[in-house]
Amino acid sequence: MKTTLVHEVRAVKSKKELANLIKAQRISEKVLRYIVAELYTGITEIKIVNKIKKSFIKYGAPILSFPPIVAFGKNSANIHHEPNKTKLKVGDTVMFDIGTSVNHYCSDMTRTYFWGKPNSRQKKVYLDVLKAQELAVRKLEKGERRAWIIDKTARDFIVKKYKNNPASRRRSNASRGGFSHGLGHGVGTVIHEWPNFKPKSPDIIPAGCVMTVEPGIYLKGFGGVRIEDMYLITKKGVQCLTKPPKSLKDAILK
Ligand SMILES: [Mn+2]
Repeated sequence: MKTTLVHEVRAVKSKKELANLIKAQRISEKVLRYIVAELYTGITEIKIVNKIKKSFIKYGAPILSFPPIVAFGKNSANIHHEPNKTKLKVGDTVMFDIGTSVNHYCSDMTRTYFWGKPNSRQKKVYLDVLKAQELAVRKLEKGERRAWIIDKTARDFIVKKYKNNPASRRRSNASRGGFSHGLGHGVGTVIHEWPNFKPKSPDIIPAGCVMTVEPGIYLKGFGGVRIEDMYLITKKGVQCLTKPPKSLKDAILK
């Protein structure tokens, strides 16, 4: 017999744990649908956050896995943005990153929308994020389980396209292209748990764990796009646990 570590055991979810996590996600999806319908030109980020919180209470999941992120326009370029009195304008990018918990099991989801017809740059950035996510997920589907390779697959695609964009310059090489965070993380009783999709991650992703895949492109002074879904890692592939549609067409709200 060999020893193991608690984070490795915790990563692999039982049916019951998974059911709680999925329930939390379904509630987030209801909240997302409601909140998208509540948008109007001139509403502030803070008002939307308050509506999100009320809505989670209404749907019976008041213990959030993290404070909701709502970012309009340029604010979406800041991954640490704290919602404020910024008002929604036509042409804005709108980013929601929300999650709640059911019986201590967390959910995590990001959707990015456009309030009005997006310009060509907004469209391009959106499609590039979607493509980066697709490439990483395809690797998982094919059975790749080395976390750093999954991260690299999405990151290389983004960095190649955006490394010369002055708005995306960062100090470290890996965050060039304005992709300044890991591609994803395990989700469970805490919102960020082992394992991690990161450039130098030594982690091997076990079957039975739930991972986010959340590439993003953040251009200072312009805005950002992040798309985040949760995936159950299975023996041979993956199963997407996040339902809201995410094609470019679905992302255009007005
Ligand atoms: Mn996340």
